[in-house]
Amino acid sequence: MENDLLSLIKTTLIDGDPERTATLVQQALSEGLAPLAIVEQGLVPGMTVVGDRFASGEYFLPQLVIAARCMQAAMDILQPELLRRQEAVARAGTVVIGTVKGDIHEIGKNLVATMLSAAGFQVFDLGVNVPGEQFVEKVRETGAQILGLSALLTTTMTEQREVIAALEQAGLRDRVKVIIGGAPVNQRWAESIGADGYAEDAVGAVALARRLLGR
Ligand code: B12
Repeated sequence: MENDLLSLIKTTLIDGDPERTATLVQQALSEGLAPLAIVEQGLVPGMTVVGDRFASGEYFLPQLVIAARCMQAAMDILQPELLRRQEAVARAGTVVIGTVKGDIHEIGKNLVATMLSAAGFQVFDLGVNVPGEQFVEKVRETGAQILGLSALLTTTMTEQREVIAALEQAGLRDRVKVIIGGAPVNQRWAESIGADGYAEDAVGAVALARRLLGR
């Protein structure tokens, strides 16, 4: 039964029906499904299908836009739930996060920010299309121990390297751990640009942040 609901949610992203996504997500919550399971087993698989169809030329930009709206409608409902389950822990640390310059993909970055908040991190989310200098400034201002850089395009992932260079220039590189993520990046890329870590998803990002801070 539960799985039926999750696959219905997945289908609403593929069909592009934000209202139905919202209704079904609400229903899933009231049936006791965990918010994170709804994201990982319903919404993200739907988004993956949409992305694949876009890549193969079966879908065009409008379908991508409307799938993003489905995701947004779902996250409006799920985010407060994810935060409410916040583990009652002492401040885990401070994180600055954003999507790099030239890139406006925010869904995954928002999810990572939400999960880090839920795990007790204080999170400063700079949004999308964030210039390197702005990351540097915020790290300086907040004294953050972690900087998270999201990039979803092969053309913008190189910006992650630029931000690390900007941190070095500003003399801040040793004070902050840089973690990266986004569909086109991987562990090898992280190592090649001198990042401190890579995580595949939001749960992994929390584990990574904790590990880097020795928690
Ligand atoms: C939704 C979407 C959009 C939406 C974004 C809406 C929004 N408000 O965010 C819109 C329609 C705006 C869009 C636009 C474009 N898109 Co687009 N988009 C997607 C799509 C379908 C899904 C992305 C998504 O939200 N996934 C769901 C989330 C939950 O997953 P995620 O982002 O990967 O994040 C997870 C992990 O990566 C990780 N993570 C993410 N960030 C971080 C950060 C840190 C620090 C860590 C540790 C982890 C981490 O954790 C997250 C949670 O689990 C992808 C396809 C795909 N499979 O990725 C294409 C995709 C990324 N887009 C693509 C393209 C080409 C574009 C456009 C250029 C299209 C165009 N012709 O205009 C524009 C670019 C605009 C720009 N300058 O940024 C291509 C990129 C190809 C490439 N090789 O670069 C993709 C891969 C589609 C495809 N298969 O061709 N897109």
